[in-house]
Amino acid sequence: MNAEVRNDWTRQEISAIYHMPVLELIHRAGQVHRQFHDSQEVQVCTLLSIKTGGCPEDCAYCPQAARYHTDVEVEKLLPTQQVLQAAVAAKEAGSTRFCMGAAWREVRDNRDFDKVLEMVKGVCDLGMEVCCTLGMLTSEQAEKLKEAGLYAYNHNIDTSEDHYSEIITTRTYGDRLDTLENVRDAKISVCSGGIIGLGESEQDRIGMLHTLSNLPEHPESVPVNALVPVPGTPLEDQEKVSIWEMVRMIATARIIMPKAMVRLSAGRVRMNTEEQALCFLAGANSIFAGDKLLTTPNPDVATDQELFQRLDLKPRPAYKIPNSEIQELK
Ligand code: SAM
Ligand code: DTB
Ligand code: SF4
Repeated sequence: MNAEVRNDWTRQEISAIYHMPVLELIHRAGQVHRQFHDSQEVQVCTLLSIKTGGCPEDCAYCPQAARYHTDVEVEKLLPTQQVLQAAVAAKEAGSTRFCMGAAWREVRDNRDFDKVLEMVKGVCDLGMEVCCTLGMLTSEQAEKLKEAGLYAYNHNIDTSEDHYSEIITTRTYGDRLDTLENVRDAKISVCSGGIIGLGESEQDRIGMLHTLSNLPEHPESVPVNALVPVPGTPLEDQEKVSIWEMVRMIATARIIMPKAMVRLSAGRVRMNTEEQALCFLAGANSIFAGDKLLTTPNPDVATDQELFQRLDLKPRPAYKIPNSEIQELK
C-alpha cells in the first residue's frame, strides 16, 4: 500500500492512527518511512543559543522566560565570530544543519538582526543547512533572512489550539501560524512541531498533529520534543512522558506527513539506546547532537557516535533531496 501526501486529514483519521495497536503502528510508520526516506540515514543537527535568557514571553515550559527564576543567565547576542567557530566545530563533528536560537518574542529591525543576517551568511557559506529560531517574523524579515541564505526557520506550534492558552498567554496560536505563513511565503523551509508532556490530553496531541498536517504544505521538518522539566518553571514537576507516547506521536507524524524529517528532539538524555531505536523504527530520522540543546543537557557527541554504531545508522548529507522527489524526477 503506497502512502500519499495529504493535507485533508480529519481528526478522526489521525486519532485512529494514533490509537492503533502500538506494534502495528510502528510497522505501518516503518513502511511509510521506507517509501519516502532511507531508513538507515539520520540527519544530525546542532543547536546554538545565540541570545540566551531574558525573554518577555511566558511559555510555561521555558527556562529562558525572564519571569521564571531558573539557573539560566541572561546573555547578550553572541559575537558573529564565536557563532561561526561553533558552526565549523559542528560541521567537523558530522552535523549538516546548524540552528541558531534566540530568546526573543519577535525579531526587531535593529543591529542585532543585522548581525544575525551576517551569521546566516557565514553558516550558509560553510555548506551547512542554516536554520534559525528567533520568535515571530514579519514577511519583510523573512525575506531578508532568505536573501542572507537562510534554509529553514523553526517556529513550533507546541501544542493544540485548545491547550495553547494553558501554556502561553503572551501570544496566540494565530500569531504562530501567521509567522509560519510568512516563512513559507519567503520560500524558506518550515520546521514546526511541538512538545509532549505539558499536561495535554491525547486529544490535544491529535489536535496539534491535525493543525500541522492540514497546513497548505506540510512542514519539511517536524520536531517532536519531550518536555525537559526545568526547576523554576511552572512545569518543573511534570511527570516524564512514557516512551510509548513518544513513539505514538512520532509514528503518527511520520504516517500523516510522510515526506517530513521527523526530529527526535528534546528529551533524549532520559532515553536509552533501545528507546531511541524504537523512535527511529517509528520514523524519526533526525536528532540534535552536542552536549547542550539551547540551555539544557543533551547526549554528548561520543555517546551519539556509539548510538549510530550500535544501530548501524549513517548521518545524512546536507541539502539532500528526499527519495520521493528523486523518484518524481526520474
Ligand atoms: N523564542 C523562540 C520561540 O519561542 O520560537 C525560539 C526559541 S524556543 C526556546 C524554541 C522551542 O524550544 C520552543 O518552541 C519549544 O518548543 C522548545 N522548548 C523550549 N523549552 C523546552 C523544554 N523545556 N522542553 C522541551 N522543549 C522546549
Ligand atoms: C525544537 O523543537 N527543539 C529545540 C529546537 N527546536 C530549537 C529546542 C529544544 C530546547 C529545549 C530546552 C533548552 O535546551 O533550553
Ligand atoms: Fe521566549 Fe521562546 Fe522561551 Fe517562549 S520558548 S519564553 S518565546 S525563548
